[in-house]
Amino acid sequence: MPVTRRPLLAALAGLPLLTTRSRAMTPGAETALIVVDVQNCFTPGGSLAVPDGDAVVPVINGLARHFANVVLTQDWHTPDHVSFASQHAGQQPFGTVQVPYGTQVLWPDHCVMGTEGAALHPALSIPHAQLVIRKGYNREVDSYSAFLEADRSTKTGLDGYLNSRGIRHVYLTGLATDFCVAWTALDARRLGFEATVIEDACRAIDLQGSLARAWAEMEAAGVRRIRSDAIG
Ligand code: VGL
Ligand code: ZN
Repeated sequence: MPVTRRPLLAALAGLPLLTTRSRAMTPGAETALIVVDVQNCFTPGGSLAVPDGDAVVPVINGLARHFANVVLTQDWHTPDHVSFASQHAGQQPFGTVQVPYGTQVLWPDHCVMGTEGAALHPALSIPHAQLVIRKGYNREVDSYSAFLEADRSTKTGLDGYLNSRGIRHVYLTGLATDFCVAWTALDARRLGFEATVIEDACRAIDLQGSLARAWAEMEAAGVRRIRSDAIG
């Protein structure tokens, strides 16, 4: 029987397909996207606006489509919260005071529970987000981290939620890189999760070198750092 020539397409069918997206990674069931504090107070016009903070919104909306699991966080303070400079006679925003759990940075009043400033940014569009975790609602204790309050012992319950659902790896986005995103990433590592910060889906406050310090601490703790085009 004569050897038939294989058509070119049939020969190519055995080769791996090269596409422009071949280096992007698709998040699996053991991963969750965490969207930190994308709230009106932290975006331009808000009382603690992060420079360019609203630029994260379209990036996060696009990323979220690739994640089956999405958790949103909201900074959620009492009107008389210990982290507000207004509650400390003679103090100004961005100063510090000593509180029982250590040094507390003082902020302008922000994210007061139930107010428009505490609402999620109106352009954030993630209808399939499964959990909204609020933090900082105890008057006497701040909570940058979505896992542990600033007393470093009171849990929000997020670790239990993630563990119950078999989620082992969290991808972090939102505001602000050097406070709530970094503290959440560092606590994720302490609590045994893999953690990756998506850098172009975050913006920083950058108070006296806080951004460089946060990246150094995250790197030392094994937090990975990627850009959003690595997900797809
Ligand atoms: C945050 C300062 C005070 C944040 C929250 O979301 O990074 N920063 N409260
Ligand atoms: Zn706050």
